[in-house]
Amino acid sequence: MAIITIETTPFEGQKPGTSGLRKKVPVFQEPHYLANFVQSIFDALDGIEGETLVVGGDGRFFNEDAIQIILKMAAANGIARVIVGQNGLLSTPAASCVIRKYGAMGGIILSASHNPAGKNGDFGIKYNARNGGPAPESLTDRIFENTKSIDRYVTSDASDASLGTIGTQSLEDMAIEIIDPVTDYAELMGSLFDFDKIKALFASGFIMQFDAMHAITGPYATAILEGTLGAAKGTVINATPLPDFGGGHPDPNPVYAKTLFDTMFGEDAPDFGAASDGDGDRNIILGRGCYVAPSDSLAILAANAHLAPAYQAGLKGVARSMPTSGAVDRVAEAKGLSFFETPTGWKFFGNLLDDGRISLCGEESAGTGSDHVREKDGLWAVLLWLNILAESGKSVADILSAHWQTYGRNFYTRHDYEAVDTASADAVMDGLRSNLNALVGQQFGDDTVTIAEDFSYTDPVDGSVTSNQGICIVFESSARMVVRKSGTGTEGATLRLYLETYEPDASKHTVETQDALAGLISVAEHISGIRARTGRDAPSVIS
Ligand code: G16
Repeated sequence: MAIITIETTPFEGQKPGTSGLRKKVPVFQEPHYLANFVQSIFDALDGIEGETLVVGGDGRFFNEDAIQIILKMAAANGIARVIVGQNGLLSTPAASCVIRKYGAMGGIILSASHNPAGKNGDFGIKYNARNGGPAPESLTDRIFENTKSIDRYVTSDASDASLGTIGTQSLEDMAIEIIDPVTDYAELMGSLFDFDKIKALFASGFIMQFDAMHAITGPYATAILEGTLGAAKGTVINATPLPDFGGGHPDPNPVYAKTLFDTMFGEDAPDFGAASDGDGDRNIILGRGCYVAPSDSLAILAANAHLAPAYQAGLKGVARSMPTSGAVDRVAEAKGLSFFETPTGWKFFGNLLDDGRISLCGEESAGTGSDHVREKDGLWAVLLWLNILAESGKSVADILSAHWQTYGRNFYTRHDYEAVDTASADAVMDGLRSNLNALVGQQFGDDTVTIAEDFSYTDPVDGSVTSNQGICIVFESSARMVVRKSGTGTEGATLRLYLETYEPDASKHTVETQDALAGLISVAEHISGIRARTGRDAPSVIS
């Protein structure tokens, strides 16, 4: 066994996006491609010698190959110990939990989240810091700079580690500890929620269906829901993680989680339905015959979190990403909680959580989380919902309509135009940007634009400024449209159009969402010119 230095040259485009570097599998399989990025991470960190690193992924195609490359490079770079989930598996929130619990310097998480997997699917890699959260922009910028000038990396010629065997092995001078991927996470969940109450709920005949979409949450959900909490066998469907997610698209939304939606809106529907995504950090919530939009779910969790032991004393504050609906703002106002609006990307919540300014946060993209880890956490959200249902004795539909009655309803939808030509997407964004000043004061139908801006965020903890985070246009009625380019796609560009209106009148709360927003949708199309510029006549996904 020897440490060897390999000469290399930079690859273009290794810039981390909203959540790490995501590309097609064949790109990651090119010789040196992954190694260049991993060395660029190590070179961007100070004093890694003697430190502990956590490594794991969502089990998608290329996961184990990538882990073998990373382990050899970690040993060659002087890391003392690497903790790896058995068979290379760790959900994103579990990785965050393990980093924090074992005091690791950080972790490398292998996932492209909800993006499809397989031989020609997507792969991704991201670095999480000592707090267990996604690397801040300052670090991802340093990593990207390194990728542009890299000329060598170091590795070991040792043979592959055995990822299937729990216990400790060594590679050069480095210890590799293979751990059960579920144990630490399950223990943390048990410390946050009233498991006895939830057990009693299941024992009373409460029926749930959880769709793991053949992705990483299967083993976690099976162990906790069916194992510890006594939900009926078969509660978790599509529970075995597969390298290609069974050919599916583990993005829990009405389009890709259609089977679950059909079940929950069908005859004899279960009491509660939920699904998670590729790496286990997203969630959707359904009740019998009803769907809770992620922005509403965030608001409902903020309003009811005190029903779970971990949040009994009340929340420190709440935050949401800019495109997320303002439903949670109303809860914050009513309860006198601090409130923050951040750019899209979980990394922006990190400082607020570390500094104790917030204890709950979330995004329209089906992500909710709290200060228990530094990632959004799909199963955590499902368990918090279960705790609220168990404690309140109400159904999901009752909780949803009572919430709207108290706070009013923020009708909300997101229209995605996926894989559009990048130049056309840029033309949409540039067109909007150049027109911002002119829009203010313009009337559309019976509404008038009051604010038109390109969202910019100043982090209240470290003062860093992040600009150009999406075009936000607000109307007099408080209706709002937001347009931004996704930072997680791997094909062309994805444009996201977010639309929101507010309805205080309870007699109008049951109107169908797309109908309630129809007027705004056509105004937004007119202002943005998305369809004309991209040649698309409809969004690819409406959620
Ligand atoms: C990531 C980020 C989220 C973000 C989402 C969508 O989630 O962690 O903060 O909301 O992408 O981002 P975009 O709109 O740029 O595609 P995940 O679950 O993909 O890691």
